[in-house]
Amino acid sequence: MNQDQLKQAVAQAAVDFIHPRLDAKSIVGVGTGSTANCFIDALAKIRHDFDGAVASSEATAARLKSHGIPVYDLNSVPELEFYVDGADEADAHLQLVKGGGGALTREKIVAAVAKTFVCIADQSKLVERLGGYPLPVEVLPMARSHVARELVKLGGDPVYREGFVTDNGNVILDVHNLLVGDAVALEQRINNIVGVVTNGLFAARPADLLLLGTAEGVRSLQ
Ligand code: ABF
Repeated sequence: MNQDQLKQAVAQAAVDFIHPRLDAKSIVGVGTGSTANCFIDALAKIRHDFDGAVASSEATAARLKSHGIPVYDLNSVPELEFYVDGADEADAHLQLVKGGGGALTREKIVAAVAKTFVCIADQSKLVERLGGYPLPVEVLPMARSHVARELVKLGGDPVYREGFVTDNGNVILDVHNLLVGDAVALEQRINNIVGVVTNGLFAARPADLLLLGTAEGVRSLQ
């Protein structure tokens, strides 16, 4: 199976996992990226079995609406049973690096609200140790240089994501060569840098279930 087929397999597995647990009032939290797009396309097939969705990006909102799935403001939703999203890296503890698609802040917000965070990824995303993928950090524009200097002090090599503005009007630094030891501590340390909005470590709130697409089929890791 090629990578697209693996993404489609895990997307369908996520729909199969949540479907029996949905009712007519259910709102589903939906992530961003190519794997999340496969999930949206699969979710559309059961759109009459739940109420609607909360999107983690404008791009995801548009794709949901194109399928006729109502999109709700998170503030109008009392609770979310599920959040389904991809990742750039995942480790055995289901701690993640996310944000390659630039939607990390809204992704982290929706994940925080959801009772169950289902991560969907192809086998290439499972790593022994996080940090091989440059860690995205969303930053208030005026603080970009200050945050970059502080990230260098942490041992990273921050690179400004030229020409990219997040849905929230901020910019992104992609931090290369950052060794992730204690992911929870590093997530908090980066969050404490003045000017940082969010960083792509999902460690304090890891995924609850990882559906991993492999050549042998979809593996469930918890
Ligand atoms: C999104 O999923 C981002 O946080 C992450 O970068 C992306 C992975 O994208 P893809 O599924 O296209 O590999 O949630």
